[in-house]
This record gives sequence, C-alpha cells and structure tokens, in this order.
Amino acid sequence: MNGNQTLTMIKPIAVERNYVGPIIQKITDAGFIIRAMKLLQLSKNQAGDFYGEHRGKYFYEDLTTFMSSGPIVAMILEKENAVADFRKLIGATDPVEAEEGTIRKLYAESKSHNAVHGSDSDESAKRESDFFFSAVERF
Ligand code: IDP
Repeated sequence: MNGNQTLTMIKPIAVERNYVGPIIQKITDAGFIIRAMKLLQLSKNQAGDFYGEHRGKYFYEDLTTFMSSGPIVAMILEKENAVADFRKLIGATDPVEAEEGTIRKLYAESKSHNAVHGSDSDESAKRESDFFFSAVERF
C-alpha cells in the first residue's frame, strides 16, 4: 500500500435498498479505480474484529449487530490521496452534518446506518484491506 489506496464497505442497509449501483457510480465518477471487490456477510465476531477500536463504546453492540445483519460490498479503491479524498466524497459520519452531494447525505439513513465506510488513515486502509482481501484478490 503506497498511500494511494483506501478500503470501503457499502453497509447492509445500502445493499438492501439497492444503492450499490449508484454508490459505485459516484465512486468511479470521482476518479477512484476499483482494485478489489466482493459481496459478503460478516459474522458478528468478524464485525467486532473489524471495528475493534470501538470496543467498549456505547454504540459498539448496535454497530456490530448492524454490520453483520446482511450482505455488504467491500472494495479497495485507488486514487491519489485516496483516504482523504474518499472521506470527503462520503461526508461526515452523521448524514445530518454531511455536505450536500456526498454519499452519506444522499444514501445514509442515520448516523449508525450511514451507508458506507471509509478508512481513516493509510494504516487503517492497509489493515482493513488485508482483513478482506488476499493477495490474489486484488490488482
Ligand atoms: P466513520 O465511519 O465516519 O469513520 P467512526 O467514528 O469510525 O466513523 O465510527 C464507525 C461507525 O460507527 C460509524 O460509521 C457509524 O456507523 C457508527 N457510529 C459512530 N458514532 C456513532 C454514534 O454516536 N452513534 C451510533 N453509531 C455511531
């Protein structure tokens, strides 16, 4: 990972509502290249491991229940300045605070059900990409 990649998940509610197509369109329109992609359902334990940094917070139980409630789409995305540019594209964690036109403003239901994940640093991007994808599953 060279600082030009980030990891996203399209969360269960957005997959269930058939927002996968429009969300991927917005991502590629913004100049990101998809380097890996899969549809899968996390177990509650796997969701807990992914969000381990939030263990102990008041929303952790709801978060891991929600994230294991249905299929998600995980992707590795590439672009210069990927982590920061992708977080700009998705908008604030709470859609009420997200800027107009951002993915969360358009497709999130609430702060907890906020449509998409985006890595918060290059280190997280690497850890999260390795969590989902083996060497032969990424390009
Ligand atoms: P981020 O996804 O914008 O980086 P984080 O603070 O890393 O935000 O939180 C991870 C996820 O946990 C959020 O995307 C959201 O789904 C959920 N979450 C964060 N804060 C809250 C909260 O205060 N209430 C309910 N859910 C929350």
